Amino acid sequence: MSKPKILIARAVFPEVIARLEQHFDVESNQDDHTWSKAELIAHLQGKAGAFTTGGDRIDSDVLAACPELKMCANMAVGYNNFDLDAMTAAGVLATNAPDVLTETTADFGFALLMATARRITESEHFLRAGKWTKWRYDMFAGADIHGATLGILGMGRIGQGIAKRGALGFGMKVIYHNRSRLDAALEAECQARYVDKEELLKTADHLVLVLPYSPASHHAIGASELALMKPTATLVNIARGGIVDDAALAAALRNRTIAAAGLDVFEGEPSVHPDLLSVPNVVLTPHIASATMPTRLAMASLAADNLIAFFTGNKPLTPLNAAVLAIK
Ligand code: 8YV
Repeated sequence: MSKPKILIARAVFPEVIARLEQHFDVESNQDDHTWSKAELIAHLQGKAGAFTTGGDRIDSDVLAACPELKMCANMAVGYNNFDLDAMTAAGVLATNAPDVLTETTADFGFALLMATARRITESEHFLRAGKWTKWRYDMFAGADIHGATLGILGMGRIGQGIAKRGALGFGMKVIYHNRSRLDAALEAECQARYVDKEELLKTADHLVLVLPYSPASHHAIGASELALMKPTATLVNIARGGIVDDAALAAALRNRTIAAAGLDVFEGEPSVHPDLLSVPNVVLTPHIASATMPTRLAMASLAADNLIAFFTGNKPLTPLNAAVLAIK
């Protein structure tokens, strides 16, 4: 019997491709071209499965043009690149890659928080530019992490990881807001107190965003939310572009409505709002929160495991629309 055909839409670990080749007739984009929607559709022709990343949009146009597609496995925990309703309606299974990146991403959230609050990149730029000629009492004086109030918006697995790092490692007071409140045992484990969004914004010394992107979370942090924050506060976004109104944030940073921001994700990335590039009090990284080699390999392997399970008649490990499986 011939093997099912799949597309690996982006460059990925050679060992993961080799493993998939044992089960599938594989076309891969190992040159890592950035495909337009039309090109993605062209490459998906005749494919039953797709290995996708967060930048590969699977929407109703793609689904209509690729009737043989049965499954898409995302190498990402976030899946806002999928139109999940359209995929379910078309009977296409979607899977994501949760859990394997939780601790790595929480580490990065903390790294970005510390770099931002303690002005690490700003001071490095100063040093590299040859401007360091003497010590000064307030030179790059930033905000303390230890003992400060850490606010977390979005208290899923990664948010909980950041809460634990703050509470247990740095003696921070942790407050959070989430669509649903954690149960008491989990709150105790994270040493986190539930507050409403307004209190979170007004009280946090450092606010970390870890909520999923959806139409409901679009511009969850805009001009009016930024206006509620302390002028000494730090904002960190490791969630998704679009959750923060980047133009409003750049204005808040320029006007010092808040002290500083650390951003790993951007509206319209890989483009970055030009106003963010011109303010000094922001640390900018190119969507690398999950980027350690072991974690990226674990994410790719989980996506591959999902494809193999589905096409060998087994239950995928991390389905997003399991209703599709029930129909089959
Ligand atoms: C990925 C991410 O690197 O998992 C996610 O949701 O944002 C990142 O870990 C990116 O989406 C590529 O798939």
